Amino acid sequence: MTIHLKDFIHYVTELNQNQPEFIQSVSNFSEDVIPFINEQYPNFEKLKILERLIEPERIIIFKITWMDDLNNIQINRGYRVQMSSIIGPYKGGLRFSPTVNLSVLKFLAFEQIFKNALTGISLGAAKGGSDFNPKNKTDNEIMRFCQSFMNELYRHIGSQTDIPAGDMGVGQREIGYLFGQYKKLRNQFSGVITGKGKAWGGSNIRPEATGYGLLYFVELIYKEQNSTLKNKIITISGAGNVAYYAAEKAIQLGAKVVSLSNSKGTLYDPEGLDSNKLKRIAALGKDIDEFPLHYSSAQFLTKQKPWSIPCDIALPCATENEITEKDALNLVANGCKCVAEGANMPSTREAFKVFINAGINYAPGKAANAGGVVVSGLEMSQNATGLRWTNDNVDDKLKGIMESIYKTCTKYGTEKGGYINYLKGANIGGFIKVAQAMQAQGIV
Ligand code: NDP
Ligand code: 8G0
Repeated sequence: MTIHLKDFIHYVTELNQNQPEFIQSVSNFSEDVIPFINEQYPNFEKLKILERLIEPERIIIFKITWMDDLNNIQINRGYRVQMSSIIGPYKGGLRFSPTVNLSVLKFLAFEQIFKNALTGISLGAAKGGSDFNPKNKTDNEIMRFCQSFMNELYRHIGSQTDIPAGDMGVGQREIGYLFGQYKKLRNQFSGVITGKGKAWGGSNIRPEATGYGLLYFVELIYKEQNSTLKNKIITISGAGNVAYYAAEKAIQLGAKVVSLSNSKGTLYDPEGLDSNKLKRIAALGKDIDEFPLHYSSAQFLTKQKPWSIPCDIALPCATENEITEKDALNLVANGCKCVAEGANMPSTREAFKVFINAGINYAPGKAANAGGVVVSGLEMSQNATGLRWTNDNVDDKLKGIMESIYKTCTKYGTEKGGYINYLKGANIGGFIKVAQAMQAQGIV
């Protein structure tokens, strides 16, 4: 029996009304995976592998009440989508942002299944967070919110059950408050959260991991063509954790990074950033718009995205759907030859079709940004054994795993004419591992 793509997308759409991001990620995935199943694993239709895969194992939604500094009662909604424990304990980040809703978290948790499978580490998939807006909150408000959030979440997580981490709006400060409260409630110091501080169980290279891993992946794309990143012009969006360390590694590899961005606009420096400029940006924090006051070569393009700036390589590292079809057409017209995603699903469906149809290199987030969860997995191993690995040791392991993800993508994604469809490779490579494990574990 064959599965029909249209029927399956209709089924998903009916079942998940008002969840556009989730439907978007499942549809993009199905387009590659259904023809593969029909050709190589027709028995998956009867086993309802896809129907089972898209249904989260468990979703927890809870109330968070906390007091702000003016003694006003505040109410937010907390979530944990425990998507899949087929190949390991639930694993994935927590996002604090007003844009958080069930559709966004389900799409992120769905992408996480295949990303985590590609790493080769035993990790299931989850995502969580809250609609809490961390902007303009005091340190005490952030602490009280994190404690209230953990007062409910703690009963659903554990080092062998579900291991959260940070994501947008959740950095090391928030991880500290979350971990502290978990430890108080459970009276247990364990590897229940990753991204911890280095003095209290965190791994070396975890802050750098996603951005560095992204550049290791891009380096491999160029190596395939006997080229390097030397003097390549790179535009980056975002100015957070992923963007910052992507810029740092790109500069180390000899590329010229000409932009970063945030929700206010784009910082454009045609002369390229260097390590001193990056330090200044780190010191400015959220106020990257003030950077041109310190360096006259730069300008801040208010309310603009970086995608009209000519570049060789574009690295979207901010948020989902930040590259539209129009942006993609602009990038290709201006000579961009490679788009690699630090963020999760930053390219709309129309946008990545433009890249693939133009025959340029397109590396999807589930492969290219896996470095973060890879080093989280390495942090779990270190916590379990009580060992601490050196910077070089973790960085070498990260490089090795990014290379093996790259190889999986080429194995399943190389097309007849030689074009490497990294998206197809990542979708099929991640899927097959999880699907076979589902088959082995029976109807549970
Ligand atoms: P951060 O919170 O550290 O940074 C997010 C950055 O993106 C900020 O500069 C923010 O600007 C900017 N941004 C957010 N929304 C928009 C928008 N609509 N338009 C323009 N800029 C925007 O998050 P991370 O760097 O950790 O995460 C970035 C992306 O990478 C997310 O998609 C995340 O899921 C993904 N990711 C993260 C990993 C990690 O290890 N951290 C691992 C794998 C993927 P502002 O401050 O103005 O809001
Ligand atoms: O460490 C993690 O589990 C983690 C944190 C933030 C984002 C991601 C991701 O892969 O999107 C993973």
